[in-house]
Amino acid sequence: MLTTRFLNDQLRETLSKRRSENGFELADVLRSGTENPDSNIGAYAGDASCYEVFSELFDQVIEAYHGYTPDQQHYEQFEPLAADSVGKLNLADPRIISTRIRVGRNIKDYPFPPSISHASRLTLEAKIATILNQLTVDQKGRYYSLSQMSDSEQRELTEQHYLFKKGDRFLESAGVNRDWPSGRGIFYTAEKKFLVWVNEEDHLRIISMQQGGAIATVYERLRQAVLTIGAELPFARNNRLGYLCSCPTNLGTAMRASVHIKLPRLGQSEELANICKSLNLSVRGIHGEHSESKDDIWDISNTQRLGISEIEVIKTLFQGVKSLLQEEDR
Ligand code: ADP
Ligand code: CIR
Repeated sequence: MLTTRFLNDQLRETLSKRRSENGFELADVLRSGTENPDSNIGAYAGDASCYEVFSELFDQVIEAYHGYTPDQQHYEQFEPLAADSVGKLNLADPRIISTRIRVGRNIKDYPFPPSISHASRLTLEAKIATILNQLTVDQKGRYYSLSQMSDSEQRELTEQHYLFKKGDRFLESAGVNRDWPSGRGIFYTAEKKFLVWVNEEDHLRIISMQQGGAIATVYERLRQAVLTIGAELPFARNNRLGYLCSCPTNLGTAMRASVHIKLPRLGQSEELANICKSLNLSVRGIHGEHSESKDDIWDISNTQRLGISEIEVIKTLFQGVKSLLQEEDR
């Protein structure tokens, strides 16, 4: 676990005297890792100020995960793709089942899900739902509060990879499941290619997805959606760490670009994890983080999100997927 690697007695003592703007203490930051010793990281931020208040810890975790040092500046390049790279980035291999790109966003001045109060979460949900329900044309859809959805509706959407489930034990310990399911929900368009999760691990997870390997198409849809939503809501961000998220692995672009890909041969061996690591990619199971693979299908995505631009994120995925498919054939 990265937190225990970096937290010596002296640093623990120094940081335990501090409080974030919303009253988050070191013990709160560390709770998920303390209660789940098999955590990879083990820390969550309760609000934007945590990354400054506990910077001596977070900066080391961030450097180990993203390879990003405290003197670096994050740069944003969430721009349209050059016309000549669009066709190239749309992969057509039948082994690529689907493509999904999401960004996490939190709303400026609101505590993050690990520490937001029930009342503020409800206020935020109403504010976000109003904005989402007013979107038009390609972004036209409807917001559904979890409290108003039946269990079977929720289960069906989750099985189809559209909806989040109640947070696992890592998120439970982080405080993200408090008052579940109140104040959470999902927005989606008729085709379910543009979706927004509200008040899951971050206030917003803005998602673009579709069947097949059209990475460029999925990216451009997401870009437009983030622009539209960003014009209505101020996001928590700073120049050094980019967009600020509950989990330090999501800082920066807060972008996870993934494919569901069928790898019957590579998936049988330990090699898949090693090859992905060398390509700066992460491997997850078919139902996301901390889930298993099924029918040889894996979720492959960029590991680094900070100190890399949005365009570089999707190029990392594109190059990585091509290399994986070559390796599978070999
Ligand atoms: P996040 O993407 O927010 O980090 P998860 O890893 O929990 O969260 O994944 C969320 C959901 O998205 C899961 O149901 C997962 O199966 C689905 N998902 C992720 N990538 C893809 C993809 N390329 N195609 C279809 N569904 C996907
Ligand atoms: C952990 O520390 O393992 C969990 N809190 C999840 C961290 C983010 N995900 C990841 O590294 N794959």
